[in-house]
This record gives sequence, C-alpha cells and structure tokens, in this order.
Amino acid sequence: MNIQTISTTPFKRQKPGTSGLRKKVSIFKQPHYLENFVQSIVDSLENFKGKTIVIGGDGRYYNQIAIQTILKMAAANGFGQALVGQKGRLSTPAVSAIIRKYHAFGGIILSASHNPGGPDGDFGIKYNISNGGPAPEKITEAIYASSQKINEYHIIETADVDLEQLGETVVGDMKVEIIDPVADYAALMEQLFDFESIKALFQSGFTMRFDAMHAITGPYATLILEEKLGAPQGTVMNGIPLIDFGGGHPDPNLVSAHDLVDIMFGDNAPQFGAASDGDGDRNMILGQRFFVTPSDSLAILAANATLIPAYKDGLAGIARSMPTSEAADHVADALDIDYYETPTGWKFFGHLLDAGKVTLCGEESFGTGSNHLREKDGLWAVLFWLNILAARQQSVETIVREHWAKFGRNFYSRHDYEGVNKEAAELLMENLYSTFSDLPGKQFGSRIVEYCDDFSYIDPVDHSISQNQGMRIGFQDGSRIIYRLSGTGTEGATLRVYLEYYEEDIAKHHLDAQDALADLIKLADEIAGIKKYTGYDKPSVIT
Ligand code: G16
Repeated sequence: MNIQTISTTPFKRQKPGTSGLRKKVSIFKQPHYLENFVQSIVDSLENFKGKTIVIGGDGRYYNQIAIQTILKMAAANGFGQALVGQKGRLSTPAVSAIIRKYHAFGGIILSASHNPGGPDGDFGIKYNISNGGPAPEKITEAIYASSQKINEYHIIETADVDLEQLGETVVGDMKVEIIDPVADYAALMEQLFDFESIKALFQSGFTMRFDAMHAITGPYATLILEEKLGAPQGTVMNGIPLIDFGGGHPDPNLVSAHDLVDIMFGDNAPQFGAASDGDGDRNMILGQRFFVTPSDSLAILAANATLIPAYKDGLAGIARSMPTSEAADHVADALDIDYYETPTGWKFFGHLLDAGKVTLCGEESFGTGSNHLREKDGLWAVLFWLNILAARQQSVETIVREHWAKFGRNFYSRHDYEGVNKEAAELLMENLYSTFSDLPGKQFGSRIVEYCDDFSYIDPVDHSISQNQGMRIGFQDGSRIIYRLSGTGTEGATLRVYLEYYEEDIAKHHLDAQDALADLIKLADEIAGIKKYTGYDKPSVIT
C-alpha cells in the first residue's frame, strides 16, 4: 500500500458547530482543507485499526469527490473496511441504522443538512460514533483541538473507487463494500410500523404528498411509500436527488417547501403532506390546509405511541431540546414518565437513549426520532404519522385539535433573523445577558418575569456540563422567550427567537399562533432590541 504522509498546516475555525463542520464549498475545496479535518477526526479516535467505517452523504455537490479522498485516508490510517452508499449516497438516519446493524466503529456523513448545495452552496462533514449517533462534545472538541495543531495527514495513492457498482472492492488493504443505500433502512422501518394497516389506508383512497425537495429521501420515500406501502405513483414529489437540490433550499419548513405548501393549502389538497431535508433527518407534517408544529408533532407522537407496534408497551421517557415547546412535557406528565430538557443538537440525546431513559426525542427544528436510531429521522416521523392516521381514521387537524383539547395548547413560533452581522448579533446577546440581573420580578403588561438565564445542561448520564446554550426568559404564567444564535449557518449570524405561551382554554385554541403570541413578539423586541441590533423590521423566516 502506497501510503503518503503529506505535510500540512492548521486552518483556523475548523470547529464543528451544532452538527459537524459546515462551510461554503469554496472553503472545503482549498488544498488540504478536507484532508486536515478528516485526519483530525481520525486523530481523535482510538482503537479503530482494522474496524469498519460507514461513509455516505446527501448527494450534494462535492459529495463524491470528498468520499474518494476519505476512502484513501481511511485506508492509509488503518481502517479494515468501509461500507459506502451507492453513488456515495446515504441519508443521515440510514448511516445511523447501518452503523448499528453492522456494529461499525463509526461513520462519516457528508452533508450540510438543510443548507443550500451546489458549487456556490454549502458542504459539511460530521462524524458519528459506534452507537450510530453524532459525536458528543467531548469528541468534537478533540477533533477541533487536533485540527489546530495538525502538521501531517496520511493518504494512499490509488485509483478512485467506482461508487456506482454494488459489491466489494479494495482501496489499498481496506475492503470497501458499496451497499444499497435504502435496503437496511427500509427493513428497519418495516419492523417498527404496521405496514399492513398503512397499506390498507392507501388502498382506501387516502391521499398524500411527500416532498423530497430533490434531496436524499427521494429514493427512500419512493421505495417505502410507493413500492412497499402502495401509495399511488406521484405521491413522492421532487424525488430525484440533485447535486444542487434543483437550486432550492432543502429545508422542510413553510417557506422553503413551497411546492408542497402550495398543494397542501390549495384547492383539493391531499389529506396528508410531509417533507424532509437535504440529508433526510428532518420532517415537516401538514394536514389539509393545516401545519403541525414540530413541537406539537413530538407531543402527539408521544400521546399516540402505543398505537405503533414498536412502542406498544409504552415509552420510557421523552426528551426535547430547550427551545422546543413544552407540549411534550404535558404528555409525559399525563403518562407519568420522565422528561428531559437538553441543549439544541441531537448529540445531546445520545446518552439518554443509550441509558434507556427516553424512547422519543424531538426538537423544534423539525427533528423527531426514537431509540430505533441515534439520529433524528424524517421518514420515520412520516411513517409514525401514517400509522396513527391509519389507526385513528381521523384527519391530521382533528387529531391535533383533540390533542390540544386534552392537554392544552402550547402556542409556539420561531422567528429567524438570517444573515445578521455577526458582531451585532453577539452584542445583542451580550447586552441581553447584562440585563438579566434586573429582570426577575419585573412586570411587562400582564406578564411578570420569573427567571432568566443562559441555559446550561448537566448530562444526567456522564455529568458533563454544557454552558451558554441560549438565553431564556420565563414568565410566571409559563410563557417563555428564548434567544439563541444558530450553530449551523455559514454566513454571518442567524438569530433565533423562540416564543411560547400555554393556553388551557379550548375556546382560544382556534387562534392563529402569531396573533396569540403578538404581545410576546413585541416584548421579545422590547427586551432585547432585535430591530435595533439586526436592522430587520421583521424576521426573515417564521415557523
Ligand atoms: C442540526 C442539529 C439539530 C439542531 C439544528 C438547528 O440539525 O442536528 O439538533 O436542532 O441543527 O441548529 P441551529 O439552531 O444551531 O441552527 P440539522 O438537520 O441541520 O443537522
């Protein structure tokens, strides 16, 4: 094996964010940039020689080029085997499923998730550990530390692998197996859900649209929904993965998934609509002219879990990220199970899932998942909803309204201010924090501040502490305003403002969320000076 050791120097800011390293393609294309980061991943691992690594990505521009480099580096560094998705494609949940099924040492996922792709778009890389989940902070910090002192990397000189052909080949001394990206994942879904009753639902004429947004879930959704479950052809839209996602922004929200939203809010809308993101871990759920917030979706899945074969014996507990609404907490209380509030980032759920403390996890950022994997899982959430719809034979809207009637409604919205000047955004956060000593007890209209803090989290399993996870202001009536800077953007800063208020009175449940939250929205600006610091009159995205 012709191993080359190449001298290099560190790149500043190769720091993994909320979910891996995300940068512009132009940054990744710099000589040594990708190699430095891959070697830094390897340098932070122990006892991997001879073991198996799973490699795949969301199919975006630069995916295949990066995979060829990573294969040559994995071989040079001594991995024994690589499992690679055909065409270099694997959804994030599929990587998690494959790592777990084949007891792999870990996995490398090439994705910038919901960020746009193409030569001028974003690229990303993340490392998953042997439980199938994102590397915890301890590892991402070690990767960053390695990247800041790296002086060489190892790579072998050999021909590229044919990523199109299923089957076995070698790269140096490392065995490489090109695998079907969909098969293992689809088999897992068949174990979890009642495919027969979902099939019967489609046979009865039930209508649905799934928007794959020209991203990775197209082939997964086509096989599972149309071929296995018998949904009519055309149920999956934008189902062909494209390297630039067709010029779109593969983020399943009301703004970016406009093709689906137009259909679901138009005349003759199908009964159910759903979308997933670039790498297939996010989901958006829609009924006929009806949007289900991700926070409500988590609560509804929890409340209905025993209708699903995999969860028929009940849930161990529920976890949600701090900015996610407290809707799931009400369900956990009613079920008399534990619930946990973690920082933003799926990596914080891993220990809770491994320790069997929780079965379901969810985030306001359109992510839901369970102990079947260690990643959030877009299509899983869609199948969960389909299974509930098949069992309850009611519309999405009726299920949600009945849920609110029983548990109360957590009015919720997230306001994003994208592309804000980084220094201005940081100043906003600093100045906000400096007001916190005076805020408790202060009255704003009818609301009195009960607490405010910069959220920190002690992991209940390994007791590690994660600080500076978002500014929280909680009011005595249970309302909350949370301010966070996104950790996934690649340009400037994105300020996220999360607004929530709980309403028990069923007579008010019909209100539009923005109307119900109007006074909190005003207050969020009054307290933090959003307009002043960002220069924005209104948010760029409201979900
Ligand atoms: C990633 C993480 C999620 C997180 C989301 C938003 O999702 O995996 O856990 O909630 O980013 O993070 P932020 O608010 O910092 O932008 P994905 O789908 O982008 O990998």
